[in-house]
Amino acid sequence: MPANLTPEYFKAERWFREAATTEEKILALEQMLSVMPKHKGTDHLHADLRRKLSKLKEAPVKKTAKHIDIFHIPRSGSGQIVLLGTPNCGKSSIVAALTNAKVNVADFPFATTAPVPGMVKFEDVPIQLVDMPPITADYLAPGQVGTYRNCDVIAIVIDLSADVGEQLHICLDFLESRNLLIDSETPAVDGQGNVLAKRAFCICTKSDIAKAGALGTLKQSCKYPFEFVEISAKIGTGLEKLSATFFSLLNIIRIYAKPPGKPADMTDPFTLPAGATVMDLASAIHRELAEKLKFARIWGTGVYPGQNAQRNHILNDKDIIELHFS
Ligand SMILES: Nc1nc2c(ncn2[C@@H]2O[C@H](COP(=O)(O)OP(=O)(O)OP(=O)(O)O)[C@@H](O)[C@H]2O)c(=O)[nH]1
Ligand SMILES: [Mg+2]
Repeated sequence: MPANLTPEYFKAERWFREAATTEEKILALEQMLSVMPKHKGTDHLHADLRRKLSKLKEAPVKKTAKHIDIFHIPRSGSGQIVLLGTPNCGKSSIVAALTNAKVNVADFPFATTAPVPGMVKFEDVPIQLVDMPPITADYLAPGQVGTYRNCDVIAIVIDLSADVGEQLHICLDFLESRNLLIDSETPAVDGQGNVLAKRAFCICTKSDIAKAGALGTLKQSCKYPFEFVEISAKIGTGLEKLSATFFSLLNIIRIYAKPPGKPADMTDPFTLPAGATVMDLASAIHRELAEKLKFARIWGTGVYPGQNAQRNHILNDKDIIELHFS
């Protein structure tokens, strides 16, 4: 019986072929198994894929001490945003405009060959922004997908002076075919606990030389409810809005800790995921101390100044908290 494999299956198969790490291979195989049609004609293939999957899962992790993965960018700051885009679209120029990182801006394609992290400050929150080598319809550096898999938010960079539809298509195809985009069917973490998809948005750059109507065309051709932030790295427009968008998409809150009887340190907040509680803050400060938390007082949104707060009280951005331990 013919297998009648679907385009989704072939996409996942390509993901598998191009995967540079065992983790990515496992994710791709699981995707192949989940999208393949199940009938008599696919029995052999199904068994074969299952065998490959269990072999990969059982394989001991090779300890190659000298191997350095240049695509692994250790996190720093309150969140990590990684840029994605086609050659010459202006990724490095964004990192150069917002951070002190030494990036390579050039008017020829493939000027960037490895990730370069930099630090952007939104008000008092440091956010890591990572420049990346470009992708094309048929090229992507081996291992590059790992940087996207490990970040918090993916920023798709679209050059408004070039073909916006083609750039968007290439970026979405890359993200969709590797289950990197959160949507109704692709969660942030799958049923087996694998980290999968990420939030994404669009940075629309080179607004100073944009083609007439390019932003409208881009918005119309995009099926995702992305935010679109229009900037020009060259003349510096839209950059404040861009850092504010980084902060809002990271979905974090900042909390100022106040030692009892002293003023709060308003320069260096703790950042926690939105929805965090008093207890989460105490654990972020020190796990052992958290067990000794007696009570907390809070100044901020929806409370009267200095109100006592329960351990499960949900915090808001810019709350000031005084923790009392036994
Ligand atoms: N007019 C204008 N030019 C820009 C802008 N941003 C970038 N450029 C120019 O576009 C060219 C490519 O910029 P890069 O930032 O190197 O592009 P990239 O996406 O990092 O390129 P790759 O590393 O090859 O992927 C350079 O000549 C930049 O000066 C902008 O906002 N306006
Ligand atoms: Mg570059």
